[in-house]
Order: sequence, then C-alpha cells, then structure tokens
Amino acid sequence: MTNMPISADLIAEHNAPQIEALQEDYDALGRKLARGGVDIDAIKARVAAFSVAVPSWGAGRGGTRFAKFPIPGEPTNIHEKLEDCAVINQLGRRTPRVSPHFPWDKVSDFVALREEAAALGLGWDAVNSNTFQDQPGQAHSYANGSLSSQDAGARQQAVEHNIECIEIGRQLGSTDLTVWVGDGTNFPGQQDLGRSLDRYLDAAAQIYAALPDDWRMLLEHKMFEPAFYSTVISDWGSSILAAQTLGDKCKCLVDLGHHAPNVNIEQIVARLHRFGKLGGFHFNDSKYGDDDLDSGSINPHQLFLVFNELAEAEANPRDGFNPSYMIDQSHNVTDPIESMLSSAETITACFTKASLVDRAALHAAQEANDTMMAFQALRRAYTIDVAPILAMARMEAGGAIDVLATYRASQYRARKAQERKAVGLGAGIV
Ligand code: PSV
Ligand code: MN
Ligand code: MN
Repeated sequence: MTNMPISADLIAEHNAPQIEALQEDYDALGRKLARGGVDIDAIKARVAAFSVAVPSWGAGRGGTRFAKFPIPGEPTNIHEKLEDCAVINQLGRRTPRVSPHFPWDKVSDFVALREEAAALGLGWDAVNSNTFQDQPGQAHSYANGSLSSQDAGARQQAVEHNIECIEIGRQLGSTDLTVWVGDGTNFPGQQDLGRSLDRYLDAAAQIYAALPDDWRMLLEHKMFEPAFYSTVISDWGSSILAAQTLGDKCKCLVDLGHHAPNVNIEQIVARLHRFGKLGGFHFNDSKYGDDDLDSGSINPHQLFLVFNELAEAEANPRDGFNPSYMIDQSHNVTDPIESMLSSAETITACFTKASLVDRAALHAAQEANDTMMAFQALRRAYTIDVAPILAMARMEAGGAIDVLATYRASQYRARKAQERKAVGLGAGIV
C-alpha cells in the first residue's frame, strides 16, 4: 500500500529512539509475568489478533443539540472519513474495520467504496440503519416512531431502509446489521406500551426475513433519548426477548452508555452470553447517561470487568463466542483521531488485563467462598501496566510506539485543513 496517509518512514523514525526503552520494559514485564506462569509472547499474540471497529461518524466532531464546534480539516464525506480511519489503524494497528451509517455514508458505487477502503488497509464492520431522523424527500415521517410507528407507511419505509442497508452491506462485505431505533414516548399514555412492541416485532421480523444466512441482526437497546418516558427496546430484557422471538441470527448489542447509572453491565454481558444472545458492543463511557465519552475515561474498571466476563465467555463458548466490538463515541472537544487512538488503546488494555486474570485461582477462590482472594485475582490483573505489550504488538505490526506523539508530528490534521472544505456550524451529530 503506497498511498497511505501517514508515511511508514515517519512512523519508523519516531519509533527508533524509543525501541530500546520499550524492549527493556517489555522484558521486565515478561519476567514478572513468567513468575506467575504467563508467557508474555502468548499474550502479545492475543493482542495482535484483537481488533475493534471504528464508527465512520466518529471521525467527525460530534456535537450536542446545543452546538457543534467543527475543527479545521474535519472530514466532510465518507471518503475523507475513511482516510482518517486509515490513520487511526496505521498508527494503532487495532482498528482495521469501519462501521458505516446510512444514509449518512451513502454513495453511488459501494463496490468502488469497498475497494477504496481496501486500498487504505480497511474492511467493513456492521452496517447501521438510521430511522431516527427524517431525510429530505422521504414519504413518511419518523416523528412518531419507525419500526413501531402506528403509521403503516412509516413502518414499511423503515423496513425497506433496513433491507437496503443489508444490500449495501453485502456489497461492502459486512455480515452484521445493527438496528437502533429512537422509537418511544415522552408522556405516560402517549402510546400503548404492549402494542408498540408488537408493531416493532412484526416490522423487525420482515427485516430478519431478508437477512442472508451468514448475517446477524444486532438489536441495540437504549433506556432513553430521544424519547424520555419510554423506549420500545429500552433494556437488555426487551432486547433479548425480541432477539429470541426473531430467531437464531438475531443477537443483542450492548452500548455501554445506554443504561441507567450504576447498572451492572458486566452481569448483563454474562446473562446474554448464557442464553446465546451476546452480539456485540458499542464502547464508550459515561458519567450521567448516553454521554458518549471516550472509552475508559470515567470508569475504566467497569470496562475491565466487562472484558473479564468476555474472557470467561470465550473460555466457555457454549453455542459460540463471536461478539462484534465497536467504538461509539461523540468527540465534542478533541480531535476525533486522537480520541479513537487513545480509546482503542484503552479498550485493548482492558482486553489484555482480562487475559491476564489467573482463572484457576479465581475459580478456586470462588469455589472456596474466599471472597477476598477471588477479588484479588481480578485486582492483580487490573493493576498490571500492560502498555509495553500493547506498544510492542503495535510496533511489530508497523504501528507507532507512541501513537499520539507520532500523529501530532505527522501534521496530518493541519495538512487536511489545507485540502478539505470547512464544515458548517450547527447542532447535532455528523
Ligand atoms: C444511539 O444513541 C447510538 O448509540 C446508536 O448506536 C446510533 O446508531 C449511534 O448512537 C450513532 O448516533
Ligand atoms: Mn451505539
Ligand atoms: Mn448511544
């Protein structure tokens, strides 16, 4: 790949003065882990095989309903977003797939778009439908819902849009459709809570019927927003019941920000896996609600505990273990490339720490009702600084030892500010 946005020489040049110190740190950590019977190279191989997708919409500055503050050089279309995603993957090496959102990322030739991404070293992750906004020229409004709307025309339009997303995804090489609807109510009594779910299930079944054999339909639950009294797929209970009703290819997707504060999300993960319905994640962090803050910036321990349940699930796959991992963040005050570089590192660190949990010691302590030692088995892994493993895996794959410093040295955003047209001011997500 010759036309990559960051030159391999620049990455090598920035790595060179750091290699000796990295090797020392890696060897020291290797000796420490070896004392506990862990082979650091085996852990590094797991890290090298780990990946998380980035959302196309995350490449642009997010915003709130109050304002959006664009930055110079921000991407304005899917081609520019792909280029930014390629930078993230070139430097960090853990994000080789992009998850698109339609119609935001609509183009006339998706086969060409697939090739364009491949030339940048990128593949495609889950396709996301959008029936939470009206689009210009659309026949039916989603003002009163989409898949659960009382308006049969709006429901049909939402079903057709999702089927079109599947068709686009086939051309891109995706195998997952993620469905999140904003459907719900703002007042008690506004809609019949039972009948709206019936309508949703009926419409969702029509989408499910159009899924190719090797595809999955991922249902993303969310407790509130934009509806503030009830949402039709409000929680993992509604989600798993809908997924069980729809069929084997339908799974549940857990967006970390879509729960009430302090909900035990790691237990939800364990439950969904127990019943064969764990489909995937949207990683982000929150202090209050669906804040879409950078992963692990508020509660990194929760992220570790989620990965601990995933490590348990991987060790006990039951009917299978293949969750899809994606970042879903809104970057309101940072350069989105920097946020996603940092978040991918945090997510990978939690995955790595969970891989270092001494499961035999944990299970023995659990069997013996030794609460403190069970907790210590988790604590020991959580407190290990795994940065040298992550950096070594990155460097060996051609990435940067210090991703943020190398990105800044590349002057990438400043160069794009010269080339790209300015993003207009306004409110809301890209
Ligand atoms: C909804 O809050 C959500 O998390 C869904 O994943 C959407 O598709 C995404 O945000 C992007 O707006
Ligand atoms: Mn999400
Ligand atoms: Mn969300």
